[in-house]
Amino acid sequence: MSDPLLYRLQEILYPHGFSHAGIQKPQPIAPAYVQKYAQWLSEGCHADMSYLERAQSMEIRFDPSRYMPEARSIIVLAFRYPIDRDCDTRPGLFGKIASYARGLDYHDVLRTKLEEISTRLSEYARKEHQSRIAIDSAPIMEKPLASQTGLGWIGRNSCLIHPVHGSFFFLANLFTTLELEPTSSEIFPLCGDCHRCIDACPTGCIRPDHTIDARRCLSYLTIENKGAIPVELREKVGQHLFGCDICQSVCPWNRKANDTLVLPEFQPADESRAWLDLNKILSISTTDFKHQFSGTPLLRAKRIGLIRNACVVLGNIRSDEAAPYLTRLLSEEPEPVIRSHAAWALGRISSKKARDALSCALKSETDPNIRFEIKNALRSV
Ligand code: B12
Ligand code: SF4
Ligand code: SF4
Repeated sequence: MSDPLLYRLQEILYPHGFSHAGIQKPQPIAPAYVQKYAQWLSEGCHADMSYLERAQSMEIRFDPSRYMPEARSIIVLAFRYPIDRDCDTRPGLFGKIASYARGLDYHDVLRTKLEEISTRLSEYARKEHQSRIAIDSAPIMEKPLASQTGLGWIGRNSCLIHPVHGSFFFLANLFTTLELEPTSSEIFPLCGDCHRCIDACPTGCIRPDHTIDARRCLSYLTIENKGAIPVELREKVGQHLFGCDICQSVCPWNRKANDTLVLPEFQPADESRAWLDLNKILSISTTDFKHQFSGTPLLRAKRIGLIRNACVVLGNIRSDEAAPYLTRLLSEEPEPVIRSHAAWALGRISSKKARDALSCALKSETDPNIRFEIKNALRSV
């Protein structure tokens, strides 16, 4: 670092909890990334995330300099969240929350951090600068950009991995009109002949070219997906209530990484944030949902998505204890997607109570899709 401003930049960044950072000149993403992205889209791997294929966004996606044409530098920052090395299930009626979602929403937390950093940067540079922030909020290819800036390599599991910090970190970008010296070149990929993530992924959705088929990824299915979880994948959901960390948990680079440098905002307020009580989720009202999960990533799934997921997890746990709660949903819940998943779960529990509830619901249910689901559930018991 020969540029004295860069020394000062480290001073500015240090108190803000970043784990590693780099600087790059705004420039187009390498053509190989563009081709791979186009291929991924053309195969439909983006599922229903239509924002990823919006034509107006492509110019910026493939050339981040267009996001802020006046920018002269991009500061790319990584902020860690707690490493979860545990792929186990848990006894009882509990559903697992992915590690990134056990604390506060990173979009909000990191935007505030980057705004503070931007202000401090002006003071240190002793001149005004304009800046623009992108944290998963703009059509920026964040992993290719960060990889080109030297923050890690893109592993077989598709996550950006750093040899010291592992992959349990978020990415955030600060575009600035300041001229800063670019910091480093790409890190050599270190997956070698390892394929633990591919072997461990429950749905086999990791593609050979280090991308993910989102249509089968549990993270997509339990967070972004607004409709039904495909029947053939429900068993694979296991106890995952929101998101999935398996392909990161098994990665040797996360086994080696230490657990320091995590911002308090990303630490769970208490242990119960990792495993939620499913019966409580099934009976949550919209108001309570918003109140309980305010400021956290779980809001993204909305009440309907979280209850849908809870039904699937309960159908995998198969405990009769959950039957009364699922029965109430099947007869009283206005959202069809929830009623249909409750029916599936009762079919999997297959106790007398569950069968009676299904037969009874068949008499009053009028929605043809749910009637179909109930009949299937009764066939499977
Ligand atoms: C859409 C999306 C998802 C989708 C699709 C995931 C995916 N891997 O594509 C879903 C909902 C499944 C998802 C899940 C998760 N996500 Co997400 N997601 C995104 C988002 C918004 C866009 C990613 C995207 O464009 N995907 C499309 C593919 C085709 O592009 P790509 O992943 O960038 O891959 C390119 C390169 O990797 C390349 N590639 C790979 N190897 C190589 C090698 C060479 C030589 C070349 C040329 C190219 C290449 O191929 C692709 C095309 O160029 C980004 C934020 C952003 N704006 O970038 C966050 C982001 C990737 N997600 C993030 C996180 C934390 C997660 C989860 C861990 C959350 C969870 N626990 O549930 C999981 C991880 C699942 C996984 N294994 O990837 C972080 C990742 C941080 C990190 N360390 O990598 C990001 C960067 C958000 C952030 N700002 O921190 N996510
Ligand atoms: S997040 Fe889970 S389902 Fe998605 S690729 Fe990783 S292991 Fe597979
Ligand atoms: S588990 Fe192995 S193959 Fe997968 S990302 Fe980690 S090092 Fe690479």
